Amino acid sequence: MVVNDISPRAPLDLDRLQEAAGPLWKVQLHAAAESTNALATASLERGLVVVADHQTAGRGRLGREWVTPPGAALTFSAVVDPVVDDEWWPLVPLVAGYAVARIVGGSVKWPNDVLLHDRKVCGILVERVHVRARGGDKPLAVVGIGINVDQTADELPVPWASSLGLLGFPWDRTELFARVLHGLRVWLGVMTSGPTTFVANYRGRFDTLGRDVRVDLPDGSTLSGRADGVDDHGRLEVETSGGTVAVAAGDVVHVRRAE
Ligand code: BT5
Repeated sequence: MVVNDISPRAPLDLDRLQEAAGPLWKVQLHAAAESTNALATASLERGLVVVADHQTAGRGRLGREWVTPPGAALTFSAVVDPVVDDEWWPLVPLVAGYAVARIVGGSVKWPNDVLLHDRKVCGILVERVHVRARGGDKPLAVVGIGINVDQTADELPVPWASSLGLLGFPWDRTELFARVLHGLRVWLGVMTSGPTTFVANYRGRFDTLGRDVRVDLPDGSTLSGRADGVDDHGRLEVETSGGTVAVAAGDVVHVRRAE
């Protein structure tokens, strides 16, 4: 892990970010922006990475919010072409969460929250966007990644959140950015030959296994059972009294640990 002498709160610098990202990415930096996902979705360009030093209206999944103070978090969105069959698209957010978890030494709470010491330090929001291409529409993924790097306890929006710094792992945001982009590229690359290798690795960092969970579904109902695993499509397998049910991330409002 890289720990260095650059203050984590030093403002991000475009030249440093671009150098860290390398020539395969085109970095765009905003001192302040509402949501990097919104910006990346608006100017869809494969390889574009939109970074905000301060994200003022960060988006979570299902209309929820992602809240970070100025200069303390890493918030960015990368436009990628996952080159996978439609059937494996639901795995793209899991790939992003897994890539971050590996780098920060954390685990993944299904589907893609990154936990460290049982606290959420990173959230992922992937949006699938269609661009016009020769021969029809082509989907691209806007992979939004928010990592709590240096927040103090009173800067965290919810009690179950923490930051890497608070947990004893200080990171330079630019260095972390470079590592995460690289990891994302590597693991999306692994996915192009099918999900098996990725899913096996994901299972190794899967925090939810064996836990009693309550899954809130969009229609207001809940499913209770024991998290039994993740299938090859990235669905959570829940062992219920009526048998095993596989739930897809897109169909789930919340997965809570049963108390
Ligand atoms: C997520 O949603 O965890 C996805 C967050 C994605 C944020 C990135 S930042 C760059 C890019 N641009 C964007 O606009 N978004 C992406 P979800 O699983 O729905 O979790 C949201 C919930 O996490 C909130 O309802 C809070 O309970 C909690 N939360 C909000 N801010 C948090 C933070 N900084 N750390 C930990 N938990 C947080």
